[in-house]
Amino acid sequence: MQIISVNPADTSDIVTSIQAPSVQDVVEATRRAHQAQAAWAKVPAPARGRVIAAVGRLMEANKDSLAALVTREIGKTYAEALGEVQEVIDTCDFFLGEGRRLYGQTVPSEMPDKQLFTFRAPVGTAFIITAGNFPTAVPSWYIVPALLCGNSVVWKPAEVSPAISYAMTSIFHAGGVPEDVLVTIVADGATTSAALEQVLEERLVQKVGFTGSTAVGRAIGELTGRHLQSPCLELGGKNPMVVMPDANIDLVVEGALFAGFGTSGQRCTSLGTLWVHDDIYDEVKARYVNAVENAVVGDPRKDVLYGPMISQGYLDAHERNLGLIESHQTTLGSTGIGRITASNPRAGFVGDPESGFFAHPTIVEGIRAGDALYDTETFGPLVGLGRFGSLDEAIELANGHGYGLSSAIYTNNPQWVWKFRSAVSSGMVSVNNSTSGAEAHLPFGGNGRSGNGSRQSGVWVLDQFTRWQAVNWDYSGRLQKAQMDVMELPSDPEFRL
Ligand code: UN1
Repeated sequence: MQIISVNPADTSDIVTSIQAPSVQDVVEATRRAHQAQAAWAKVPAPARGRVIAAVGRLMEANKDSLAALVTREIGKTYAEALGEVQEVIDTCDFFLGEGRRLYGQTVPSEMPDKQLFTFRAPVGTAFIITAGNFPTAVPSWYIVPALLCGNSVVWKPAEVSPAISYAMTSIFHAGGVPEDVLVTIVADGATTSAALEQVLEERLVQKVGFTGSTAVGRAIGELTGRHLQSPCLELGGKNPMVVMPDANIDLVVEGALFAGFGTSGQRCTSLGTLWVHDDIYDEVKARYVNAVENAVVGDPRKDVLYGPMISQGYLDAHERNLGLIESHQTTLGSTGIGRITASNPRAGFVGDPESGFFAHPTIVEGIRAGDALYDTETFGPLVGLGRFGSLDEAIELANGHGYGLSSAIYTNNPQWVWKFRSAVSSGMVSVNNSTSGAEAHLPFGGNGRSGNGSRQSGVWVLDQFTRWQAVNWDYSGRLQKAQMDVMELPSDPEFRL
C-alpha cells in the first residue's frame, strides 16, 4: 500500500508517494532508536546543544523552501508557513542554550559530611505522534527538547505530510543528529497503534508524545497507563473568546477573524465560540460578519486569509460538522456553506476553487450551552457566535464543555481580566489577543478534554523529557541513618518574654 500526499490547493499535483510501513517496520525503527539512545546520552549536553544550534541555523537557511513545501503539501498560506518554520527556529534558539544548563540542584543534607544532589536524566526513547496542521512547528516542540535532553526519538508524523516530515528530518540529520537517534516513519493510525502496543510491551519506549484528537489521546492515555507511563498529550480545544462591553471592537474583529478562520480554522487553538456581551452584541456581530464576508479565501501562495483544508478528510469532517447546525441557529459570513465550487461560489475567491479542498467561512449564530456545536471541536472554518449577560455567565459558558486549551477575553477592565484568568479552566489565556498564536517559549497545553496537564515548550517541557535522579553521597565513613541520626540543637520551649 502507498501513502500518497497531494497538494490540497491543486489535487493534480502529487507531492509524494511512499510505501506504507508494516507494524514490524515501525517496531524495527523503534528498536534502532532505542539502541542508539545510550550513546547519544553520553554526548555532553553542551555538545548536543551545539547540534541543536546547527539544526536551527539550517532551518533558517532552508526556511523559504521548507515553508514552500508546507504550503504545497498541506495548503497553509505561505505567510503562515513562514511563521510556522520560524517557530521551529525559535524552539532551536531556546534549547541550544539549555545544553549548557540542564541544571540540577545541590541540596543540604540533614547530616554532616553528606551531600545531596539532583540530576536530570533522559527518559530514554520517545515515540512522538503529530498532526498534519503544524507539520514542522509542533513536531519541533517535542523533537528538539527530547534530543537536547539525551533521548532518542521515533517520529510518526501525519500521513498528510510525508514530504515535509522527511525534509525536516534530513535537516536534523544534516545538523549532526545521528540517523538512528531521530528515526522518522510515516504510518497510518492502525499500524501505529499496533506498533505502539508492541514497543511499549517490549519496553523500547519510555515516553509517548501525541498531538491530535481527544478520542485518540484518551486511547493513548489508557495504553500508556497500563505501562505506568504518563504521556505528553496535546489534544482538542473549543476555545472561547469573551467580549466584554468595554472591548475595543476593532481589535475583537481582527482577533476573531484570524483566530477563527486563519489556517482555515485548523489549529487546536482556533476560536471555537465568540461570546459577546448583550450590550454590544449587535455591533460586534454586524462588524464581524462584514469582516468575514470580505475576507479573501483561495490560493495559499497568494495574499489570502486562508487556503484549502489540509486534505479531503479534513474537508469531509468539516462538512459533517455543518450537519450539527440546529434550527434555532443561523449561518452567516459567506455566499454559501461547505465546499466552494463553481456552483457554490465564494465572492472574491482567488484561483480555481474546483482544483482543491476549499470551504466557505461559516459563522453559526445562536450557540447555547447544550447545543452540539457548543461542545464539539470543529477544526475547520466554522465559528460559533453566542451572547451572555454577565461575566459569571461567560465564564460558565467558557468552561462548561470541559475543554481547556486556550481562551481569550477582550476588555480593559483589570478586575474582569483577573477574575477571568483565575476562573477559566484553560491552560492558556489571551487578553485582548487571539486564542491562537502562542509564542514558542511559554508553556503550551491544556486541561480536561484538552490534555492530561502536560506542558510543552520553554523550560516546562524539560519535565516531559527528563526524570529527576536524586543522589546522596555520604563521606562520613559511617552509616548515618536519615531521620534517626539527626543532629538536634537544644531549645527552651517554655521561654517567654
Ligand atoms: C496546534 O494547532 O496544534 O498557538 C498548535 C498557536 C500555534 C500552535 C498551534 N503556535 O496557534
